[in-house]
Amino acid sequence: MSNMLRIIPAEQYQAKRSVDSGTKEQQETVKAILAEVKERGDQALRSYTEKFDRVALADFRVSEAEFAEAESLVSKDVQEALKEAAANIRDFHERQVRQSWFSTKESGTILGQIIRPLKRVGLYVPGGTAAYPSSVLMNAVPAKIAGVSEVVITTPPGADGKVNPAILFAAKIAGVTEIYKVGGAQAIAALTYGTEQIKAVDKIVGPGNMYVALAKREVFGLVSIDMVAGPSEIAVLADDTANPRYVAADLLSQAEHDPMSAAVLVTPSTTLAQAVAQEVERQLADLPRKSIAEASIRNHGAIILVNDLDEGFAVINEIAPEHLEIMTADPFAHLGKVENAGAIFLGPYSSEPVGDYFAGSNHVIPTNGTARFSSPLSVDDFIKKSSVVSYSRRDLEGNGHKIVTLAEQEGLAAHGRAISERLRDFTSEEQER
Ligand code: HSO
Ligand code: ZN
Repeated sequence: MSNMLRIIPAEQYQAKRSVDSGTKEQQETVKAILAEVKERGDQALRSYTEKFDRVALADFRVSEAEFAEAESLVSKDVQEALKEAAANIRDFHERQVRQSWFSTKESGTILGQIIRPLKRVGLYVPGGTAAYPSSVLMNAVPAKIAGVSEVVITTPPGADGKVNPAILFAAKIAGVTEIYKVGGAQAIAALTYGTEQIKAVDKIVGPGNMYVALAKREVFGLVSIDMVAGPSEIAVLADDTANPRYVAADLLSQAEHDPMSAAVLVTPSTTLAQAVAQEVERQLADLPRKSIAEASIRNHGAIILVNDLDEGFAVINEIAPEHLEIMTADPFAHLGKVENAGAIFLGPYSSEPVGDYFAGSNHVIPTNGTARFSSPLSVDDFIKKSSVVSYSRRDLEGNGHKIVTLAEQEGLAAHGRAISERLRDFTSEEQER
């Protein structure tokens, strides 16, 4: 039988890693949009919004009346679930808050590190079917906890000039009330350069289409950006104690995000492999986003057969998945073997969507193997540090000559002199005594 979800031995699996830099044409378009908005401000935003979103707007900012209307359009169930999710996200992220510190030495020197929030952050929220209120919470809540005083959102308006009401509701419970109806590369330009109506920010976060991703990369350096996230992925490591229905359902949960999403099962059990392959096909049949999920499963899905769980973890660490589920007899026993994974879900009830929506952990997680060197979005992404040095006379007297030595070695005489000017005073004072 040939499976839609291929079953292959570990040796045959090659994780595909690629960064999509768009076409030449897309890159040119983005550069032109950035230049136009920088030059012509709101006027340029208006004409791009007419062209791409098919709506003519005089004011971009969402009004209080629009917030009120949005609230009436979101069902009570959704409102309650979003509020509870926000509370869980707050709880999880409050633990990430770092303290400034000072250390005092006996010599009188004080060294320290001050933690400060970024002042103004822009959150891009995509339009259409990828407008996820859950992502608004995942980005805005940690920013607020970090102490960012101005969190603003830009999002493309619909052809009726309105913003998805659930997005507005999520923004409100996260404490974000400054929202602009601008999308695409023009929104990234506005956040970077500022326009008459939109003040420039210090950092831009949030997912977007290719134009948004290219624009973010282009303005990096003028502002900070978060990671440029690729399509969602999931890897499941399971033994024959796992329920194939659960494994298949969880693979499909990420496959439905994008035709480029990867969903992979790693297992030593051929019985489980066969059962999951069949379950995936059965469950796919009536999925509303079947065509997306099927493309993902066919082109980027795999069941990788390994000899034992240890080999399984080696494969997982190679993949460095965004999400890893461990469904084995004793999942906690293996936790220490995971070196590379953005978020780890243990046991049969920690289905990945629990993390996407509700547990409180962040769902903005490194994709495409970048969990090798980066981390889920956190409070750390919204702070900066300043080092503090208060050097004592005693330490400068004792160590000054070493600093002069290092400066001279680098051929930087003025550096050396900044120190020796002071050392000279110390010696002459000594002689006066
Ligand atoms: N799994 C996605 C996040 C998401 N899922 C939003 C549902 N809504 C990226 O980790
Ligand atoms: Zn998801």
